[in-house]
Amino acid sequence: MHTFLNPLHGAHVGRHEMFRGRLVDSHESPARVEHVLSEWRRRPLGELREPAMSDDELMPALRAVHEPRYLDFLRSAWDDWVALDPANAAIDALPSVWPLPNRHGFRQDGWPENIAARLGQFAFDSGTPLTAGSWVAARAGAACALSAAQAVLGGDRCAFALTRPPGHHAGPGFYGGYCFLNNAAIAAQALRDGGHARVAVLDVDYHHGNGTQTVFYERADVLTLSIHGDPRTEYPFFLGHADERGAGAGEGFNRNWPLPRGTGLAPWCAAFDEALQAVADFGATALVVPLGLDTFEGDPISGFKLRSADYAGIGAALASLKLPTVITFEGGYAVAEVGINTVNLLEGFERAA
Ligand code: OKP
Ligand code: ZN
Repeated sequence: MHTFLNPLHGAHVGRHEMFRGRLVDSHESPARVEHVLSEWRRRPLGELREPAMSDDELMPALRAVHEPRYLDFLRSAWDDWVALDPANAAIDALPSVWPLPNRHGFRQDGWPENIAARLGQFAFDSGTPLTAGSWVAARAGAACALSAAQAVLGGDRCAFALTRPPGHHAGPGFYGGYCFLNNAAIAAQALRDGGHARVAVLDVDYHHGNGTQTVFYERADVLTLSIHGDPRTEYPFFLGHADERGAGAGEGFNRNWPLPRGTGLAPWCAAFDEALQAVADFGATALVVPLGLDTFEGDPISGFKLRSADYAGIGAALASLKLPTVITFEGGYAVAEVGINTVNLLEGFERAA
């Protein structure tokens, strides 16, 4: 299994995020990927590649998942933020005002020009710092996910996109949860466009993959599955319930397994086994796994109780599906252990493959 490392991930460094009314240090740091990389170097599993990609090749894949006006916003948001006030160059861009849908006075045709308002037009939280390097880093990360999908289309059994910022909270026209471009969705769409008839996305991050769910919600060709903390108490709160099953042509092609805080390996695996069965029943020809390691018992912002050794078994179970597989790196904030947990899973997959 080759690893597609984002060489520009360090361009995105969030300084602070809003949490319950306070600005706090961001949990999503470059050290996360550096720890995975150093553990991977101790236990390498194939080649380490640092893909570079032209806009000509990359942009169509981004446009297949994200709205043009959202991509335009992302590319220029930092410059617009600094143009608003030169002093903004020293501060991360965070929204502080949002449109509410379905309220008198909210106009779909009356979008504001002020960047402070446009941040709220596209972001669903105030916990996702947009920085000088966010676009550059997210763009290069999407290129890693696309390269991983291309490797799998070329015959590789599995490919790992090692990148940050993560992606699974980013939707067609929205960002949040530290995510700007949905790397897993971009890989899934690339697999579809490369000839796979049915692609399954099995999200094992602690947080519901609300972005990925939204991208594919009305489609029957991409099955989206997510196992996560119950949105009644856990971020991202407004999506991820068990009764969200897809809509229109996509009815029946989305499934969620919300689990309570404190969930340990056995009940987590019961949900995981159902999800694996759903992938098999769907007749998937390829698999994408948004891999969050924030299900770990030591994670500072999450509530499940998985242990480091458990990840090898999860990797082996994923491999048992016998599908061409793209794995994208998502959450995991216990920085000292995130490398061990990640490589445990990859090694478990590789040994069982
Ligand atoms: C992104 B991913 C922490 C509050 C929670 C959002 C968490 C985003 C998780 N101060 N902030 O799914 O791991
Ligand atoms: Zn997460």
